[in-house]
Amino acid sequence: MVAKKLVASISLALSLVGVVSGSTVDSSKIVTWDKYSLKINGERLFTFSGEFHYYRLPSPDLWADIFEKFKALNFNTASIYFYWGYHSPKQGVYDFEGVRDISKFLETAKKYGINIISRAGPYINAEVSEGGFPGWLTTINGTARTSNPSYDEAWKEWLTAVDKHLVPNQIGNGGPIILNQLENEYAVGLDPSYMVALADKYKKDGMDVPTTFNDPWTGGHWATGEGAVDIYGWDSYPVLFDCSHPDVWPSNVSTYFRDFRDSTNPTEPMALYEFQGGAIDGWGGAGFEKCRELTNERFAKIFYKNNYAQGATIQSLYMGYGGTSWGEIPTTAVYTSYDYGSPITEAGLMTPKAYEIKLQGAFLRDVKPFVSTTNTTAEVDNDAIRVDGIKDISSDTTFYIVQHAFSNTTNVDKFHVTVDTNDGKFAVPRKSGTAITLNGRDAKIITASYDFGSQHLLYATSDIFTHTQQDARDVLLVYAYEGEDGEVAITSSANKVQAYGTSAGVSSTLNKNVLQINYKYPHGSAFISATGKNGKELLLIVSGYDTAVKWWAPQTSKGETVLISGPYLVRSAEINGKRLALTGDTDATTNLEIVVSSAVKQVTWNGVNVSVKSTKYGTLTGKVSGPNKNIKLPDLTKSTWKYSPASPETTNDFDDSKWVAADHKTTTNPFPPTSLPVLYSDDYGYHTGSLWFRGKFKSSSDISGIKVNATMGYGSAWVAWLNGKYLGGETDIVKDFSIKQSDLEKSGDNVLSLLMWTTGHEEDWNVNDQYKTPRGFTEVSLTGSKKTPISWKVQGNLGGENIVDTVRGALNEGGLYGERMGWHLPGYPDQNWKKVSLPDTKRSGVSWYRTTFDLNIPKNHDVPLGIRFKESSSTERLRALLFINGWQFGKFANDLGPQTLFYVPEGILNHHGENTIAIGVVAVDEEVTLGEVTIEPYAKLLSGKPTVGVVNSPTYASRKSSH
Ligand code: IPT
Repeated sequence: MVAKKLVASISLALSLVGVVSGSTVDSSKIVTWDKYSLKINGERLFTFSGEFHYYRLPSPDLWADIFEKFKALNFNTASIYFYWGYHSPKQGVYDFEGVRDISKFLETAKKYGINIISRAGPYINAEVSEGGFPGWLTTINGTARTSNPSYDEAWKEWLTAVDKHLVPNQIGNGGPIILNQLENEYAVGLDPSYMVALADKYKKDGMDVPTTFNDPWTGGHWATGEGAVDIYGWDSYPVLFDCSHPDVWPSNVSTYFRDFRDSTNPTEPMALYEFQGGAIDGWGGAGFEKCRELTNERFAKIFYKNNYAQGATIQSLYMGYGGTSWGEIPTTAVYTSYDYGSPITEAGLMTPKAYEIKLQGAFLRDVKPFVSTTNTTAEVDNDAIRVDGIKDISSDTTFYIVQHAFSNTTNVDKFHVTVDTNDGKFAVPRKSGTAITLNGRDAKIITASYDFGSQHLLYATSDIFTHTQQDARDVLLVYAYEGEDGEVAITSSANKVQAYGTSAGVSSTLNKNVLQINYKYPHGSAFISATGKNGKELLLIVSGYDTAVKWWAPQTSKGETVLISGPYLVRSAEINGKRLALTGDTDATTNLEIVVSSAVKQVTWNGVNVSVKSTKYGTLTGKVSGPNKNIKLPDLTKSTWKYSPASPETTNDFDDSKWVAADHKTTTNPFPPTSLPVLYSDDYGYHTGSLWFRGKFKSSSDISGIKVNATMGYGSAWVAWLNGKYLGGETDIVKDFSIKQSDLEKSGDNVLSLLMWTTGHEEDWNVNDQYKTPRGFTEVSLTGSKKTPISWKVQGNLGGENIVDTVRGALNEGGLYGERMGWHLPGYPDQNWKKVSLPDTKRSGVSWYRTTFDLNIPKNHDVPLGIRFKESSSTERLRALLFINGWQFGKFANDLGPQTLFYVPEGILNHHGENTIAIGVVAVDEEVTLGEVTIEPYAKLLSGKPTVGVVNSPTYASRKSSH
């Protein structure tokens, strides 16, 4: 251990001075593979992974919380996109500090035993602005994701920077990284020399774990030939993304991959680098709770088990934890929340799908023969059922995966499956009048001929959660929906069966050394003590599904499995002599039942003693407390808010002399403007958030209107003023304003002020530079015979590419007056602002609101919080930005929705002190009202989560001194 640490720190030191030379131990010798699975140090691994983006959780201490939850759900791996634009405000400038500290992130993964599939792009897609490219890349002259020289120079710079953190964290250096993905879904506009250059660059920098590629479909891209990776795989989202109809699945969505793999990359494990874990939702969408319904726990049963049936042994769920696309992270079509309907919610909470994943994950972890199988014949006596047989290559163990032939049916079907056992081949269940049931959308894995501990299982007609050996006895836990028949047969010489716990109608028969146990799945758990092989006891636990989901199977650092029933979450278990120390979370007072070695006499829960009793059948029971549900939260509807108008840019005497002149006559942008000068913000170094353009022109008697053609993403809006007077606000691109001569200045300049509230840039899925789609205007012209010229100034975020707030980074702010002046920051002196309460009265232009509030969340509680906008008017359109302690945590569009509740992670929010909230509101219509704003808890849990420190959040004072 010490040696490993030393090795890791030496290589870290080397990497810091830029001498990166691969792993101390060549990672490609540690991570190997064959057609069945990945192997780590020669040991097969079912790679059970979830996607997690550090940049969607900018509270580094919470990374530990999520990784610990991954572990609790029995994920052993996380797939991570590294996001170029998150680290680089300007060409040549890279930042890996604070919330961007990916070394800390990777070390945290390692601490919780989570392997990493590294995906540093350069392109990532991921619903982030520009698909992960930095803002400055929009102005390169050349197509991205090709061998174009300017793009080549740019991405090499990124890999040089990020590889310094990735290389020392490879498995050969004692780190968690086991695989390295090249590019992302690169399946159109293919340029093999670009793929080869990527592989070469990674290698040169010292990345020596096997390379991977995620094909967007079974297209065979980069599986063979020039640019091929080591372990090819693909993505699949079988129920797609229509969250507004969560019950509707394609009629037969079963995707049968085995033949494709066998013909495309027959020597590599079947890898699903992105398999649907939830769904995208965008502006005006159905909301993520609906996406979670579309991809619910029954979806997880059917589709994940279907993957296993096809032989997949690398499966990464996109997303495992979605998080928050805070600030300017989201690409144009999506809003702030990136909950994704994933197993762990945006606020870090458990869901039915998380529990289902935990059940599957324990099976994949503990039933080893499942990781190395070939297909075998299988029979079922009902045509409505599909059965896939898979057999271990090195034992007799066979698995039968059953699902409905039509995945979307909600029929109840009963049937028998023929299993191959060492007692012969026969249909199970054997007890007459009983059957295996698929009750609507469901799938099961039936195991046959399986040696575990001292036992031999002939078959079990329902799913195995886990098994373990404690003292002299074996424990096996199986589950199915309540009321369904269960039959388990083991090798035994005695019919000694004793049932405890919830009654399950247990019966048993012994026939030629086969002990057959029958029961019905109870509402609860039945504990069945049976005499198994060689007279050794088997404790068979049979749980109805609703109880099964509350079983946890953590492993101690010495590799012992402990079974705990009851809690909302069990994070960890350690055994020290007589004492079992558990950590976890409860949502109410909870009865525990613990299955552990008889040596354990004492139990602690989050460090507090639990008084436990032993049961007749050798388990421990006890009770742990729930949270305090009367936690007081501040009532922001009673707060005094400070208000300031915030669009002085609309007035003619506003001083824009320090603004950048928008005077370019040419652009490298592939989408050229129709009028000049070029009014594309990116061309002037402004890549994020709101933009101002001020145009000046002389009056002329022929002017009768202004023609405006905007270029912006979905969800954006723009507002126009002429000489301080509101002309109109638009969410469409094209508008012709008519102008009366009386609107124009008699002498001096007319000023046309245009404010654009933007959403992020497009992605680049099609390799056609779509990400460069400009933000600004393709045309602004005066209608009239003389073609009066307009001279322009442009303004965006303070400093442009030379960002001022290096702590919060390039994606926190845009160019609203309040953002440029630091009104979003804690400590801004707003004493002289007007006092108001919300809902406010009608306001026009841009308005800013600020207040502070204290939080005092009691010790050991996890109370994730969000800020809710309550609309007081639905007809007037507004766009708002929400800042908490200076961090932008919400983009609110009242006419689009669907998001009104904005999660703000602890760390960004100080749960034990003062917080500053600031809201910038753009009136798209002439006058708008900001409604009530409230603080809401997502849950109240008594929690054993790691301590969360407050994230460094510089105040207004530090911003001033940085000028
Ligand atoms: C897949 C992308 O690889 C991933 O980055 C993300 O955008 C995901 O889609 C959708 O959330 S592309 C897949 C739909 C073929």
